[in-house]
Amino acid sequence: MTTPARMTSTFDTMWAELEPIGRSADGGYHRFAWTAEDAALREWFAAEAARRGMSCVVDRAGNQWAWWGDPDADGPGVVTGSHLDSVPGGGAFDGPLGVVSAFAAVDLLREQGWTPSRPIGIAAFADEEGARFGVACTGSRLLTGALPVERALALTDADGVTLAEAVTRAGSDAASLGPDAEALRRVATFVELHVEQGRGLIHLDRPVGVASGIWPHGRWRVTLTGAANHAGTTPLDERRDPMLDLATLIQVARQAAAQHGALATVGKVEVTPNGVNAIPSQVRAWLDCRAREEAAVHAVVSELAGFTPTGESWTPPTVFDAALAARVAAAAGEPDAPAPLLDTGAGHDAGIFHAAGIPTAMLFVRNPTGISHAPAEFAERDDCLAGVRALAATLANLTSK
Ligand code: HGY
Ligand code: MN
Ligand code: MN
Repeated sequence: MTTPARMTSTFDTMWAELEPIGRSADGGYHRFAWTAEDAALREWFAAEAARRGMSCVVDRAGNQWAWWGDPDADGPGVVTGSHLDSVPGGGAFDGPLGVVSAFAAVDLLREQGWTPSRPIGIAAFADEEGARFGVACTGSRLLTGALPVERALALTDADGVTLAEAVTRAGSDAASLGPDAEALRRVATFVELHVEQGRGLIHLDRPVGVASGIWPHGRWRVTLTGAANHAGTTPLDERRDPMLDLATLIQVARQAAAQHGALATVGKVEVTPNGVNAIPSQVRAWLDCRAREEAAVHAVVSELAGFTPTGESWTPPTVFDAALAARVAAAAGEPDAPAPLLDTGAGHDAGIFHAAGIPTAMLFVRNPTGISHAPAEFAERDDCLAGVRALAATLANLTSK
């Protein structure tokens, strides 16, 4: 299918402009909240909005919004968008594909002469990955009140910098951080486009899919204490080595996950003092646990009760509204074949909006590697453009008279 030239070139230009921001030599991305990379991404977002004559506002939770039309004058609008931050060593598509596709979809609608019956908004949510301060979807959870602002401001990163300090150093006002009912009132419907984090669309041989739901998932912190001592002079039977407990934790979590049909990952560990020749005094480890069934997640975590895990982030199961998903699947699909529905174990701001009671849907774009949260994450350009066309068709359907 031919795609109007203007949209194609703006998609390519935006992608090329974003690509170098926060990319490391190995091709992975480091785009953490309230850092220099975040500031560059925010500048990029504001420039794209200005280029299209869209107003650009930042809400009290630090999320950016660009508007085509005025939701305060013309009523709540249809919002699309995603996030621009990444996990450490993340891929290029997780988040940014949704934001670039949103601007490109507006370009396509305008190129087609479309006049929306209600405002269309584009959002870039702050700190969706929670990579620096530990809580997933911090920006959308703060916005909707799902994350208490006192807790958010006190979150600390690996260097002990609080979120409040990081926001202040980034030039924003930490004192005004919090829920934003006004920003939320402007959203009638939210549709997030995201690269698929799996190979469902490869198996279905389709470029675009629609989310039926998001698995329940959470993050727990475990603190293991030991007795610091010399690696070369402490007999084995006189050691209290928390690394041994960490090894047990990881094995027990893995076995419990396999037993309960869940996924359990320990991907982040902090060792103190982290010396090659020193038995650690403390190890902190983070467990990420998810499953289609919520009971399976709780069953895995309860098998780790002996390690007294502390919950840091929890997202309940998301089952998107079936009628809205079907409407989006029809708009985003082919004339004779609606886009296929598939669920996901990956969390998204869309899940937070759904939990806040806002009609929400998601579009997925095929990822031939199925890999995400790694440099190998990928989507073919033709599939990305198919995603833009699907998103534009969805926005047109949701803003038709
Ligand atoms: O962790 C997740 O599933 C998402 O990428 N924040
Ligand atoms: Mn992610
Ligand atoms: Mn994401």
